Amino acid sequence: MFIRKRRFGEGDIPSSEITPYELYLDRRRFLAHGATLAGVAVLAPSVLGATETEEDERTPYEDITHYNNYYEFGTGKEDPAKYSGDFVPRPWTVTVEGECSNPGTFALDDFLKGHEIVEPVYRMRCVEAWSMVIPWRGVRLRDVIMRAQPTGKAEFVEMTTVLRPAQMPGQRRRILPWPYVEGLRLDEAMNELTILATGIYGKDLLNQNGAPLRLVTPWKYGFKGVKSIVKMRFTSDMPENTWQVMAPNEYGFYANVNPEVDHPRWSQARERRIGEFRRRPTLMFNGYGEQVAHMYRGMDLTKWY
Ligand SMILES: Nc1nc2c(c(=O)[nH]1)N[C@H]1C(S)=C(S)[C@@H](COP(=O)(O)O)O[C@H]1N2
Ligand SMILES: [Mo]
Repeated sequence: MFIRKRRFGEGDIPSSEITPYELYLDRRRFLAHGATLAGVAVLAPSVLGATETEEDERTPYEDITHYNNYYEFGTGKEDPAKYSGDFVPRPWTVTVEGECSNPGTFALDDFLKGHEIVEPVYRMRCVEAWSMVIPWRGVRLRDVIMRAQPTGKAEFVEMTTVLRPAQMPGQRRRILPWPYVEGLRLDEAMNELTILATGIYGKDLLNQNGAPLRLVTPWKYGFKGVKSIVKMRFTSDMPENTWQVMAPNEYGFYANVNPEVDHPRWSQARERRIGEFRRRPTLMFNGYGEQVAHMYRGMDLTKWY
C-alpha cells in the first residue's frame, strides 16, 4: 500500500454526511433534470492505490524538478527551475466561486484543512510524448468540491493560475494568454484519481512544479495539470482552456491520453520515459482506463479528444 493516510485537524464535514460521489452526482442530476435514477449503476468505491504498477520506476526527484513545462517562467525545460526563485508561494489564498453554495476566498491552510492527505504515485504523460512517474502528495479534488457544494447548474469546474508578472518572467511576454486556465467536467473533477497536489516525494511542491497547489489528472495529458491555482469556478458551460484557445486544431478540452489519436504534428503512439532511451507504447487513458473509461462511454474519443 503506497498511500500513507494521515489526518490533521478536524474535518469540517462529518464523514457520515459525505455521500458517495456517484450517488451525489446522480442525485444532483435527478434534482436538476427530474431524471430517473433507475438503471444508473452506482460504482463501488475503488482504491486509489490499485493504479500503481510494479514496473513503474519512480522518476528521480532531480528530473521531476528540473525538466518542467511552466511557461510563466519560460518555455525551456530548465527555465522553470532557473527562473522561479523570486516566486513567493506563501501566504496563498484560493477563491471558490460560481455555481456553488459555499463560495469564498480561503487561506490555503483552511482550504486544505480536514481533507485526507493522499500520496498516490501516478504516471504523467505530456502531450509532447515524454512521461514521468511522480509520487505526489495532496488532497482529492472531490473532497474540496463536496465542501464547496456545487449547485445543480454546475457541470464543469474551471481552475486558474495566479497572475503575477512581477514574479513570473514569462508572464511579461505574450507567450500565452495569461493567466493560464484549465477545466474539467464535474464528474472528471470528482473522479477518485483527481487530486490537488501540494507536494512531491513527501516535500512541499517547488515553485517549478506549481507551488503551492496544482491539479493532477493522470489519465489526461500533462497540460491539464494547471499550476499555482488561485481560483476555482463552477460553471454550467464548458470552460475555455488555454491550449485549446491557443491551438484549437491541436488541443481539445478533454485531452485524454489516447495513443490512437495523433497530434497533428506528431504521433502519440509512443512516449519516452524521462531517464530512459527507448520509447515505450503509450497506453489508452495512460493506463487508467479501469478508473476513468466509464466517464466517456458513448463519446467518440477520436472527435472529443
Ligand atoms: N500554469 C501552468 N500550468 C501548467 C503549464 C504551464 O505552462 N503553466 N504546463 C503544463 C504542462 S504542458 C505540463 S506537461 C505539466 C508539467 O508539470 P511538471 O513541470 O510539474 O512536470 O504542467 C502543466 N501545467
Ligand atoms: Mo505538457
